[in-house]
Amino acid sequence: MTALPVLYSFRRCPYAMRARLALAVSGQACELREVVLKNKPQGLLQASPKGTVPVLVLPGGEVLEQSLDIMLWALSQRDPEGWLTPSQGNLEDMQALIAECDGPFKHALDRCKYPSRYPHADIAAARATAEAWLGLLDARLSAQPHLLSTHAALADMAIAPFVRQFAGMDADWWAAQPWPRLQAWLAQWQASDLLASVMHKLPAWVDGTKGVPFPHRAGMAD
Ligand SMILES: N[C@@H](CCC(=O)N[C@@H](CS)C(=O)NCC(=O)O)C(=O)O
Repeated sequence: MTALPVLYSFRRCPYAMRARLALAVSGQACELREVVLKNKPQGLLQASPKGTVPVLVLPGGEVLEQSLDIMLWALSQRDPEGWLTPSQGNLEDMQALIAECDGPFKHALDRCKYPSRYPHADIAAARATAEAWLGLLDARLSAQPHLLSTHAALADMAIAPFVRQFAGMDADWWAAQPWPRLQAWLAQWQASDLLASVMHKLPAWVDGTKGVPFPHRAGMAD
């Protein structure tokens, strides 16, 4: 049997979620090793000393330690739903929007989510930044049902896990915002079979043991 890529992942990490989404849609079989961030296994730290997830170790030994690189690698193997080819613009446009998410929006999200860790003045500014950007995403969705496309593509799948975190901070607040298209976009993504297929709860992986086959088999217990 050929060796499979090994994916170090953490179920609720938005970066790991986006990597699992791309690996799942591409049908790329992996060995998944669920990591507890407070107690990182040696296997992860040896493969990638910076110790963030996700990390994908390819059978030849190459290590991908950025979530977006894992998405692009998976989709370069197989892209059955056209995630790399949005109907408006191109891959570079999607990467530019993802950079806004991973940069200023994530910076603001952290301050809104963990206000006690930051100066009070930063929180109000962060909320304003985040809300302005979410409003821009809502405006984008007036042209087509996905961020750059008539079909869900890389940008949607990379960004939705972070919008989910922001919305999840206060569901009533989220529902009251004037962003009907963004709310519908998130709700549709949250209800998708693809997301459900990458959100199984798994036991923490232990060094020296075998991980779990991924993508998971249909019907596997959650
Ligand atoms: N730029 C990285 C960021 C990954 C990242 O920061 N992941 C978080 C979890 S959501 C992490 O592993 N943090 C390390 C820690 O908490 O010790 C990527 O895109 O993969």
